Amino acid sequence: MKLKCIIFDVDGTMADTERDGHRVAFNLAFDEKELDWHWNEALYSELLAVTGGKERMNYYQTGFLKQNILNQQEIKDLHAIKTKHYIQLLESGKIPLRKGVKDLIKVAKKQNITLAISTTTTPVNVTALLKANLGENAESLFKVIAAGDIVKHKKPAPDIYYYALKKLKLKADNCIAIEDSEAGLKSAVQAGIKTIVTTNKYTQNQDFTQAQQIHSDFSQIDTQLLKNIIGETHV
Ligand code: XBP
Ligand code: MG
Repeated sequence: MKLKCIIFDVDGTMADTERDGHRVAFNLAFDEKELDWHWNEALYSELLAVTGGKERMNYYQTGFLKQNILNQQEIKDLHAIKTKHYIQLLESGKIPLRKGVKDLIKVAKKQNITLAISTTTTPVNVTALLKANLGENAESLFKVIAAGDIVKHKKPAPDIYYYALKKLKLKADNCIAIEDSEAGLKSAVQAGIKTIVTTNKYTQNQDFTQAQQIHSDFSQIDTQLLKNIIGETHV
């Protein structure tokens, strides 16, 4: 099979956005609303079991506080404040891409391999991360950016990857996904996409048995490796 598209996950894959980005933005939003909530690293690591910021705040209420302090509209409003803070963090240049991501994107473009994104995060977050790190027109590098609430069920459900494949008009067999988490891996594999994992501090102990390969960073990941995984013979 020919490698026609690389589908990138965002948070934890393209960039280490969780600890110093999303988590900080959530705490800034809680402070702005004078909520006595504070997510330290240890708690956030547990809360990452749930994808989606709004879903994660609901999980915190029901699973940890054991009471619904905020209703769904208040959660939505609080999430919008969090997104505002997160984008400010990105625009300040505080969240770089992981080493090797920019090179992989450049080489893939040179080899006319289509690029796409499948992420649970909010679309404007993707735009801000790409612009801060790859320039004003960065979004145009990606044929499809499938993000956040565009699908009803977030990762580990396969919806976001099915959505991306549909928009790409490509078969799963011609694509490879790069993920960082068990939820993301499950999502891509359920959509029939061969997936490699690049781990990070939050995800390194998760179950990656369904991954084609597991890497701790992008140093060994190049287009030839991805073509070999897909089964594209040397041309
Ligand atoms: C990671 C997520 C996101 C972020 C928070 O997404 O689960 O929810 O943690 O972003 P992925 P939002 O690994 O799929 O890129 O608050 O915008 O949801
Ligand atoms: Mg991720």
